[in-house]
Amino acid sequence: MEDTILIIGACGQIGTELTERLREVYGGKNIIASDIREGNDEMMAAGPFEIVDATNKEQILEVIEKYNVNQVYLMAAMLSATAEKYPLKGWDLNMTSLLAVLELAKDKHIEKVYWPSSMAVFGNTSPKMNTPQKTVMEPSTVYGISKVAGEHWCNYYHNKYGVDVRSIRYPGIISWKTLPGGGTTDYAVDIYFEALKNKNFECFLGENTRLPMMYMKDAIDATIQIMQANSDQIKIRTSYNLGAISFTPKEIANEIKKYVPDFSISYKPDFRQDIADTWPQIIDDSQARKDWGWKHEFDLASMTNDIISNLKKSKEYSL
Ligand code: AKB
Repeated sequence: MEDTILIIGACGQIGTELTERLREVYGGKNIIASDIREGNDEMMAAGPFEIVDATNKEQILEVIEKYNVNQVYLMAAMLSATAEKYPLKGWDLNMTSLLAVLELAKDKHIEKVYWPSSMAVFGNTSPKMNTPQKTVMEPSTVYGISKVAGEHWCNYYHNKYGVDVRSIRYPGIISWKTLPGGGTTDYAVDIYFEALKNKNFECFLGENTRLPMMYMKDAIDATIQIMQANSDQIKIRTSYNLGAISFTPKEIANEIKKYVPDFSISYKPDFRQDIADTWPQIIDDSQARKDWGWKHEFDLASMTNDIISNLKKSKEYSL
């Protein structure tokens, strides 16, 4: 049977590029993009699109039945910084959507589910260097709490009902096509736009705050790779640690200065500093590398080169 995939939250930072790549891999008509609002022109033209509220199980089921969907990627979520402002809304969106999709898989409406977790599952009591796959997880944020709980729900539905659900703990994801919204790692995206536009950037994290990060292209590769792996390669049904690069605001700024020599950065830490301080600095992702062959391609230098050369193609950022 041909795979038909529904992406819930297709207009977000990761969803946009995931939709684009899945349409290249599986063909436009086999990828149903959905969100609570319409996508950009490119997304709307390249394949089917449906308005779907991620917390509405009946609406999701209607789309699954309409297109004969057999896989769901649930990308809708409220990220760490926004969920601190709206804790109950964050919990509701992150949990209700996951349980809706897991129930639909339990009832055999779909065969496979992808759900993203985050390094936010770790907290102050977790080791910060080479944070292991299995360790203490006492998150300090609502987002982190929802991700730990979600991971256990995934594992439960797999063990109890045989649901084929797969998950990755994303680090901060850096992209240039679609901006992130409401995360603690968002500075590492904004910095490129501000450097090219205004040649200066005020960072909401301190200069030496080291966090695990990853270029979008690597994140999309990992996401598709874990979904295409044989079921017996997926030994962890909570979520896999995933790492690539770790850097500080000062280090990324120095890399950008190679392209924008008069770029300057200043630091004004806000409430997001407290969140970042509880997260890992470097993640041990050896289990993902061993089980399903994960490896990253981009380091800080090659990512910066790729982002800046792409942004410079647009008039607005051509310096
Ligand atoms: C956030 O900053 O909230 C996200 C994440 C690390 O999951 N980018």
